[in-house]
Amino acid sequence: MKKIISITLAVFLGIHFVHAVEDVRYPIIPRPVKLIPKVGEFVINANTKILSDKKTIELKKVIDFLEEAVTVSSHLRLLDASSGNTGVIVFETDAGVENEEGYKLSISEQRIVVKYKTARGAFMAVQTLRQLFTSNDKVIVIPAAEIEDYPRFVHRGVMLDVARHYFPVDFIKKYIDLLSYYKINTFHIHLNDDQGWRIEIKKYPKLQEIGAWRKETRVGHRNDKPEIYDGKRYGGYYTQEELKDIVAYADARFITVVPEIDIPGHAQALLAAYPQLGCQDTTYEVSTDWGVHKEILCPKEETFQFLEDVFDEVITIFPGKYIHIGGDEVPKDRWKESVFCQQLIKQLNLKDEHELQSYFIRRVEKFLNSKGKSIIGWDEILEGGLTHNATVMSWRGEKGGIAAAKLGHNVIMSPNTFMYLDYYQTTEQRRRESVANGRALPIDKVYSYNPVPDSLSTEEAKYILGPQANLWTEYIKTPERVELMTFPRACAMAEVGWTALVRKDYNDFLNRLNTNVKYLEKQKVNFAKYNLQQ
Ligand code: TNX
Repeated sequence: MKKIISITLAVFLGIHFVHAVEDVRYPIIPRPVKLIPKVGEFVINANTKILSDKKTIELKKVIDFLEEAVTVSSHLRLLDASSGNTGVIVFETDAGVENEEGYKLSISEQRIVVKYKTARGAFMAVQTLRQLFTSNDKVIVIPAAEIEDYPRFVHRGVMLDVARHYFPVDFIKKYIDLLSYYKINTFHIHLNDDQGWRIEIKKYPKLQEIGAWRKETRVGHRNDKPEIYDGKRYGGYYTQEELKDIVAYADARFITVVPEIDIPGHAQALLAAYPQLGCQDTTYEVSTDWGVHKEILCPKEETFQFLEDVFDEVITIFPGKYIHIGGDEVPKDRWKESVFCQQLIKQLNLKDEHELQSYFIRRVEKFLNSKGKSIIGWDEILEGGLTHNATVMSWRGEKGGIAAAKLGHNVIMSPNTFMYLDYYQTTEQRRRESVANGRALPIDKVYSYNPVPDSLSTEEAKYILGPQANLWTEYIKTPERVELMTFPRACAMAEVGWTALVRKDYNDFLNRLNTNVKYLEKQKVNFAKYNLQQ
């Protein structure tokens, strides 16, 4: 009996010990699939060399990134080598690694070996290594371990709304850098809305000359009566060169940038520039208020021609497979009032305005498909029927995502109930602060999310590409506030998207986070301290 108790105790303490070791020595977020702690450490010093079996451009990106990270942390320069057994960081392809983003990492006192299938996986290994760095001016110390790792989902995204408020290019780069630190692989940039158009389109310069500027901005709490406006002209846009620079910066971090041009709703800024694309014979101004707006695009041939020209320019900037075409919150008032729309509905033999919306989306989708692109749309694109290759981004809870997966559509899960970073972080913050959206969405709730709903069969679940957290910026004006609302909740989202369910454990996550945020401190990130040890 005594023996059984002591064995049980030893096993318990053993597990506990391994856990504690993992938290402090290996504060990796998202948590790897398998990590075996080892005694000892690898030390990067002035003699450390890099060795790689392939000299592809993609792998060179990974090695450049590692070299830069080492120099930034310690002023050291890694040397290139063609052979060597000790004091080396070795990159080698390995048939045993199956996942494109997977890797195996063997860290011993003599060497580090990174095994990978594609350069993406090698990059993920480098991000893991960086999270293990303890450095000073002369050396970087990395604790020994055997790690095997790959993501649960192919899509792990964050969306930033740059339409309601504009954020400078340098900040967008810092943001992308932070996302990639947590192995997030998609940056979705919401480029237009009722309150602003933010992407330079050369063929239609009024978009940036008129659509990018609003005369003032609604401030204060959304329930304030009377409404308060700040009386200050506000705006800005990204030139195509700047956006290409952002895409290249993201690409060096294996992040795909998904541009969103939100149509046919959320179009008031577009209409302010080109009022002829609306259904009414009127003019518009770029909106100064938040909420859902009635001013939407009219499904005229002229509108489709305009959009094709716009997307022709968009796709020269963003080389990724996906273009997000929005599709959310499209009030049908203007289409109901329009003689043209009613005739079109009859002529096309459509049932109603919902089917007209789906006609609108399909036309744009067909065009983009002809250019080799696939579309993503908010879950409203399901209303009125979908073509087969659209990906649905489920935001009004999970309903849309579940319906889409059952219909055989790819789905990205970003339900507002778990993934909306514009919501308050605690009920206390909600009480104390006057301006944020929605209810409280604390980090433990973000962490608890499972992107695969129980109601899906194993077959249907295959359509779930992964989770995404969204940051809408009606009430977020500054980079500091973007950081506060994003971190560390995006770290929780990253673990939701990467870590196998059996390896998820909230307390363990929090313990790792407490050490991991030292990096955020070093980067001067204004992350939220709720739930962290002070
Ligand atoms: C809904 S999510 C919207 C946005 C708002 C957000 C505020 C979605 C597709 N549309 O336009 O900014 O709520 O939480």
